[in-house]
Amino acid sequence: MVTLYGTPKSRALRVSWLLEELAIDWQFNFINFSKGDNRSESFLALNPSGKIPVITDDDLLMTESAAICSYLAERYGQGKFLPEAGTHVSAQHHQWISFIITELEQPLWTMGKHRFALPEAQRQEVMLSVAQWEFDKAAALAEAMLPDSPFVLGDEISVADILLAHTLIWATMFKQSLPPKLTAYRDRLQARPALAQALQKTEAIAAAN
Ligand SMILES: N[C@@H](CCC(=O)N[C@@H](CS)C(=O)NCC(=O)O)C(=O)O
Repeated sequence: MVTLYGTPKSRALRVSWLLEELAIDWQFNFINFSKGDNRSESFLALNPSGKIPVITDDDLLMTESAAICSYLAERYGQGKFLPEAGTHVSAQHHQWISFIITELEQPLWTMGKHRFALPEAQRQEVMLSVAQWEFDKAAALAEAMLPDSPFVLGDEISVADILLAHTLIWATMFKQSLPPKLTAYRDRLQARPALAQALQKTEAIAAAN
């Protein structure tokens, strides 16, 4: 059985959302940052960086949200959520995932790091305007790349959609304005029942801890 370690609204939401889309049984292990769970000996044994998400699946242990989502789709997707390996559509899918993680997410995370995540001594105000410029540039590119189809690869949802929609939801939480196609895409994906189910399950477990 898959166990996800994380908090409800972090990058772990990418994983919980996909797990709900896949409709498999899974467990949530809430990592309470305010209680220092991510620095506990037992959690550092799972991920020495102290970061979430982490999954275990029988004797498999994995970190890195995008890699975890790709693995889960391969293992449990029954042909959905990933295009066939080696096809041109799969090549586009790899391209989208790299773009989302390295171009679109990166400036958002820079904002987060320099607002709250880094130790105060390492935070640099000037990085916020650099990150803003980089995010706007990446969002404009995503707007131009986004097809008119319901999902990035056409009519079928894929892992890239979960990652892109989650990153856009994150951008909105960081008060970033998005161009019109990306806004409509975010709203459409955000309305999927699996996202609400993932939040409901993880928030209930977090509240009980
Ligand atoms: N590249 C990693 C990033 C993981 C990451 O930075 N997670 C954040 C929460 S969204 C975290 O655990 N931060 C705590 C820390 O940096 O100590 C992924 O995509 O999984």
